[in-house]
Amino acid sequence: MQQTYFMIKPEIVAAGDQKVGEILAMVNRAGFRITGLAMRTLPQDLVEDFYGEHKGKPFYGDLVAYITSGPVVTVRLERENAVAALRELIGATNPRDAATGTIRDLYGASLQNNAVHASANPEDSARELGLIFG
Ligand code: 3AN
Repeated sequence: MQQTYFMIKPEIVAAGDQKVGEILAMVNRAGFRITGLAMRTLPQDLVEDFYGEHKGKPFYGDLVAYITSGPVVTVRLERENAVAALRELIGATNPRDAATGTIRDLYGASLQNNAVHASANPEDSARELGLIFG
């Protein structure tokens, strides 16, 4: 069993409960077990740490402002091969490139507003779960 970090981003939460429920149902149907769940507005210093690898990139300021703009849904997930399986389920970073039927294909609006986050690799997963769930 492996753990991974999943996050439903602010524009989806702001759009109402239905999309959040649909996305969690997709994750559930793909065989993941939810072992941690919260809806909260993340503090700026935490989000700056979280996206530390992007510090200095032109979109970093907008990214931090966007993720802290309202509540997100933070989720700890467990499954065999969870990290890779969740990345496959969410699709490519840019929703335009996301495979048909993936979460970002169905719910993503733009490169920045791409609906959800999932840890990119097991090291990121451990780091992100530590930051968010302690
Ligand atoms: P992923 O979320 O697929 O791991 P990352 O880690 O490259 O992708 O990017 C983190 C977040 O930063 C993305 N989810 C997206 O919201 C934003 N982002 C990435 N690249 C860009 C870009 N070129 N312009 C604007 N936002 C971006």
